[in-house]
Amino acid sequence: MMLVCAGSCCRVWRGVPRQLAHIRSASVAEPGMRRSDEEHLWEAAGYLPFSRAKIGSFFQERPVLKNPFLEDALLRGYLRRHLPQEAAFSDLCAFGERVANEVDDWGRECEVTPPRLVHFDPWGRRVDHIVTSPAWKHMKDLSAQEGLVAIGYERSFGEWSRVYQMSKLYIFSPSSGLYTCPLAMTDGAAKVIQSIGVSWPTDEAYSRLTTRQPDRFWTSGQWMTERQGGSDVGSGTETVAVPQTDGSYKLHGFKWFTSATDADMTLTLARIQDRTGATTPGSRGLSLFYAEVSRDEEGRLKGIEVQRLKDKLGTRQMPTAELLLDGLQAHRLSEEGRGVASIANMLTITRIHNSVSAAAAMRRVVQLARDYATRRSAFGKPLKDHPLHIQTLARMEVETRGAFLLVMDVCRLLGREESGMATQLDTHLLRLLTPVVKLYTGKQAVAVVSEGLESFGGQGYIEDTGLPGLLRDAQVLSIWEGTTNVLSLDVLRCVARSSGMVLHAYVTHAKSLLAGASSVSSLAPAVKAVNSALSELEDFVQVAATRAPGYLELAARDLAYSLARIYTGALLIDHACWKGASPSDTYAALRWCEHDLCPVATKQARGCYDPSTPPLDAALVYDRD
Ligand code: MFK
Repeated sequence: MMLVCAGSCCRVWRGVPRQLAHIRSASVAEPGMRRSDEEHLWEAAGYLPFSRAKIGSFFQERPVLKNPFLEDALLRGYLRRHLPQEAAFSDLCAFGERVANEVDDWGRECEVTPPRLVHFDPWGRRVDHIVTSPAWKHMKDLSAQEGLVAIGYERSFGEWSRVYQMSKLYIFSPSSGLYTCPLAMTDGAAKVIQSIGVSWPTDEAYSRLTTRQPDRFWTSGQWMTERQGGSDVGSGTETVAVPQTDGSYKLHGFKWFTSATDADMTLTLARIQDRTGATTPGSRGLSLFYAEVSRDEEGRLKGIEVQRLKDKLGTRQMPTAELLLDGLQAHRLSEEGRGVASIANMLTITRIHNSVSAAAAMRRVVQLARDYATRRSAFGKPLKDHPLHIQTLARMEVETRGAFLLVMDVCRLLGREESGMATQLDTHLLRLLTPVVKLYTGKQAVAVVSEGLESFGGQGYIEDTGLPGLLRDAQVLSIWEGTTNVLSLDVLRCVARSSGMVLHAYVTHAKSLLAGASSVSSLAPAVKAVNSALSELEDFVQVAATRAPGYLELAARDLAYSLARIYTGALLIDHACWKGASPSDTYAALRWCEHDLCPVATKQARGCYDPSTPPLDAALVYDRD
């Protein structure tokens, strides 16, 4: 038996009609028992809001996704400043409308209808079909129509074409059902082919990767990862390429993580076998190959077996497979032994796409959280009227703004390089900032999206709100395309290989970004913070140059973070000085610069990179008592 109300304090009982008051302590019929006349009376009078047929009258309004272009003051401000063309604005506005009203639902459908692998046809033939949802196919057509790869190659907006393309992807990404992954690799493959020279056998592929016609559009894979070689591609790649008499190769190997495996073609790495079957070990033994994914007349994949699809934490919308390459026909694109250097262009592009998706994930969760704060009330007022809640959202906003400006600046540099306008300083900056932006935004996306979920309370943890998927998908951003540590070491490598020129370019440009703020008193604390962080950075570099190589390796991650934070501070200040800037742009710059902008100097001062720390770290990690 279930009591209607046990406590005299229950509000439901106040003002109860006298003829019904005796039911106050009576019991309610259990399922299957007849309800009493009194109970029906109670229900009719509205005093049984939680009976079997009712679950209460309050339903929380859900957060609403509005046009992500119109909702993003910084994106619009940035474009007004750098790319004020009406054509770009109207296209982005229309696309934003489409994303909110149509594409976002497809993205959800991709999530709830993940790809599956069908190994055999009904008659037992091995077919290895990766079956994807209709929504995933819509994404492919949409990507072609909207020019999500093509814009970068049409270059209608000259040096700003990449900024325009990435602005579109930024709007699209959180609603794309992870279709941004195949687009990143497609863009990267087009870039590699273009840089090597568009001619047979890749001319047809290039035109298909960069077309706007859905029926011609191809996507590309990037098959780099093997069981031994995750990050360590150079020594871990086992796939061999056997030369054929017609000049092509047959590839034999096992690719352990191949993303968006329903691609039409791929770029991949393999070791060329000589006549004795021997190969050259290490990175210098790797060459770059182009292969098309095709089927024979019976529907079987030619030269490929799909071993299985991966069961992943997130990115479940997208097929990721283990592939056995069993005589896949391929064409060598690079010189022999220049595979890693040749695929580096692809890594640059995919790492920039990764950063766009990271900033976009942050922006999306902020947009939803701030909308929700107007719809949800607690403790007597809407969330937006609780200062602590708004402070939390403001901190997320500052992180998001910083990430956006850092990402767009790297896109700007890429656009300059591709349109032949890059100075030596731009080229150095692009090389240094590509790993920096990828590693920093990848990490921040997880932190901001996680905080964002919390702002929905328990609902942020509920699967069919669509919110948990944002967090799961954010987690991959710091892993694929180079983990945080691998990219931190890439920063060190590019500093060493350029004999410090990339750092010189960095400091020069960061200082020039501050120039416009010298007479803006409201920004003075921020300018001071960035200037002193730059001095600390220079001091750190001077000291580190005198130490053993292990010192810099221990400092690599903190150095990369410092580079990200200082440069982003300078970008925020620069943007706040623009004549069209808003008071919020200034406020965001001030808040950002309250961070420790140069953690590598702070930790250096505490002796964190001294030779004594690795054994202590190891003792701590393996402490068993
Ligand atoms: C939404 C976004 C979606 C993103 C799509 C993701 C889907 C795809 C998923 C994947 O495929 S994940 C697989 C990604 N794998 C990695 O990112 C591998 C991570 N490991 C590294 O990046 C290593 O640092 C690396 C494999 C590059 C190290 O290899 P090596 O052979 O030890 O490199 P080394 O000796 O430093 O450099 C060899 C050459 O490449 C040098 O050129 P040179 O011989 O001319 O001097 C380098 O300058 C060049 N190089 C290396 N890294 C470069 C680079 N050039 C430009 N940029 C770089 N980052």
